[in-house]
Amino acid sequence: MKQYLELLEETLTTGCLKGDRTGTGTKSLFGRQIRFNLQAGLPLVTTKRLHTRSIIHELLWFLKGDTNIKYLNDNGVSIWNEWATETGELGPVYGAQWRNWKGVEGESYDQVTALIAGIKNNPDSRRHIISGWNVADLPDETKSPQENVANGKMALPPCHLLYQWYVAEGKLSGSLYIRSNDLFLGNPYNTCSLAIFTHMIAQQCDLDVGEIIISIGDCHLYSNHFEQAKIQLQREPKALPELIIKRKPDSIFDYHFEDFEIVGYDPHPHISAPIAV
Ligand code: THF
Repeated sequence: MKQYLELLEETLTTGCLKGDRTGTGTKSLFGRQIRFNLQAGLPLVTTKRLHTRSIIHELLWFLKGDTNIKYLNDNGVSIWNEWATETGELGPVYGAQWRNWKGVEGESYDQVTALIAGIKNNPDSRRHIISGWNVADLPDETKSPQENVANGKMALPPCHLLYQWYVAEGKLSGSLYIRSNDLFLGNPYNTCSLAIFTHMIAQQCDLDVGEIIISIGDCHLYSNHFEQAKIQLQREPKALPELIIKRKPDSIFDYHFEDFEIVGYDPHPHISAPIAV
């Protein structure tokens, strides 16, 4: 995870002081990219412990097309609670756009089903894309997340908004554009999530895994994460763990939490940090 730590250090030492929507304040850089070879292991931060169960459940929740936090909370995951309504709704966020993008006539587009079919049938295609940026469903920035959900809009516009996969020499690589990335809390989740998703798609399409590439727009460290970032930078990274998927489910929608095993994850202790809402 050298690339991640270098980006953390660069942001901490050279980032511009910049205000933000949450009022917390950040150090920020614009336009950065990090990449990981999935053959070298699962790119999971080792300089602090990550809650991999939150990451796996969040990904399975996206794939279900679910946008209510009930499934997450039932599984002990609370990372989306801050933005939900009293009934747990987040509006048409990730899962809704991935599985049920609404066309002008009310028709539904399942981008995940189309993605798998596309990779299987036409691996060389340059259109293996999932987009979360549905302009018609974006929230009104002058309203609260809950008010936006009540109006049928997203609670928050997607941060990880454009995915693309690429097949060459029997290997599947994944790329993700993140418009706004919380380097301390969000980035390690997003990287690990893309890696696991790419492993699942590769398994379904009988491919090996290649690389993942994360491209970031506003790359920032919140002011109340500076001390935590410094602690992490003093730690020596450890060997990357390995992802084992214990069976091959019938489809991309049939994976269960228990199908995933992460072996050899021996990180430094967890470092807690407040989430900016
Ligand atoms: N808002 C902000 N400010 N940062 C984000 O990374 C972010 N997201 C999602 C939506 N809004 C965001 C939510 N994702 C944690 C991690 C990811 C989140 C939200 C919260 C978090 O607090 N992680 C703790 C452990 C909490 C747990 O797993 O129970 C950690 O220490 O990693 C970016 O997609």
